[in-house]
Amino acid sequence: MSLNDRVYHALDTFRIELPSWGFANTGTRFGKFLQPAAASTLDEKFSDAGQVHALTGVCPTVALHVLWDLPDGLGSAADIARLSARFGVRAGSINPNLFQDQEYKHGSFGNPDPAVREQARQHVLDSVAIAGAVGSRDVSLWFADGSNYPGTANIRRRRQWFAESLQASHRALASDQRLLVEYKPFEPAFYHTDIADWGMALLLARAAGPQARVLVDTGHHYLSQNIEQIVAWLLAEGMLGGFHFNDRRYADDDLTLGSIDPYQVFRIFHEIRAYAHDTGAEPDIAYMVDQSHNLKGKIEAMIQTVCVAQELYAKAALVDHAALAVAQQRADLVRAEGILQDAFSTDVRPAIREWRQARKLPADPQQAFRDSGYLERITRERGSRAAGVSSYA
Ligand SMILES: [Mn+2]
Repeated sequence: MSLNDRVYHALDTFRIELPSWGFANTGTRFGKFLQPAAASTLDEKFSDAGQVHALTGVCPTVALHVLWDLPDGLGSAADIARLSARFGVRAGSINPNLFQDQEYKHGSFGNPDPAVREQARQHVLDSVAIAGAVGSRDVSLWFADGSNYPGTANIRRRRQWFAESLQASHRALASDQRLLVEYKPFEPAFYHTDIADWGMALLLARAAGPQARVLVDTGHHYLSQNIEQIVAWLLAEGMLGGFHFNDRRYADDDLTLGSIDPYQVFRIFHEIRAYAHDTGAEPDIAYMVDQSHNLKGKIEAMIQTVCVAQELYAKAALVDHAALAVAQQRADLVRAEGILQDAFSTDVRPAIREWRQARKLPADPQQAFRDSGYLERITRERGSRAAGVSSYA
C-alpha cells in the first residue's frame, strides 16, 4: 500500500469525540480567565462542536456532562435531538458528576454514608437512562473519591462499596451500552485515590460486569509511566474502552494532545495499530478529547487537537508491521526501533491535506476557521453578556 493509501485508510475510520466542557469557561482552583467567545449554553456548545466537525469531518459526537449540560436530567434529553439536528453533531458519552455536590465531600461510591452512596448510584442510574434517551452508548465514570490523610479512610471497605455500586450501575445498562471506568493517581485527593491506576480500574470494571471497560486518560499517569504498555495490556485483555486525550508536563493539566510529547501519543496509536494487525480485529475504542483550554482560544485549540491526533494516528498507520515482526524476532534492535522512528518522522501533512480535499473538507481546517468569521460573530454575540464559569473540568 502506498503512503497515501495507508493514510487515507487510517483517517477514514478515525473519529474523535469533543467534550462539551472544552468550549465553556473553565479554570483552575487559582483563577478563571473568561473568554468572551466561550459557550455558556448547551446550544452554544453544540454550535461550537458543530463548527469543529464541519471543518474536520471527524468529530460527529460531543461528550456531555450531566450536571453542566443536562440540568433537568432526563427532562433535558429532548433538547439533544433538536440540537443534533440543528448543528450536525450527536450526543456522545454521558458523564455523570459525582464530585461537585456538597454531599460528596468524603466521596461518592466510596462514601462511608450509605445514603450518599445511594444518591451517587441513583445519579449514575439517571445518567444511564439519559444515555438511552439520547442514543449514547457510553456512560463514562470518573471519581474524585479518595482521602487526604493516612488512616482516615478504610481503603478495602471503600473498594467493596465501589464494586457493589458499579455492579448496580451495570445492571441498568441496555445490551448495547457500556460503562467506562476512568482512573487517576491523585487530585483532588492527595493521600489515596480509590481508583488510582489501570489495575484498580481493570479489576473494578471486571467486577462491574461484561459491558464495563477501562478508560485511559493520558494525563492521569505518573510522569515516567509507560502508557503504551498499559494500552497494550488492556487490548490483550479485551478491556480497553476508550481514551481521554490530553497532554501534561507535570500533572493533569489539560494541555493540548501532543503539545509536550507527541512520540508518546504515536506509541499509543502504534500499539493499537499493531494489535489490529496481529489479530485482524479492529478494537472498539472510543477516542475522546478531555481538555479545557483556559488560555488558548477554545475552538482553535480543539481544531489543533483534532489535527494533531489525525497526524499521529496516520503516522502510526505507516509502521511496517511485517518488517517490525521480523526485526523483533531476530532481536535486530536498531532496525526494529528504526521502523517506528521512520514512521514517526514521516511528514504526513501533505497526504492528510489531500485526504481532506478528497472528502470535500477544507485542506487546512485552522485557516478555514480563521477565514470563516465564526469566532468574530460569537465574540460579538456572546461577549456582551456577563460570563459565568460553568465548571473546573
Ligand atoms: Mn478524563
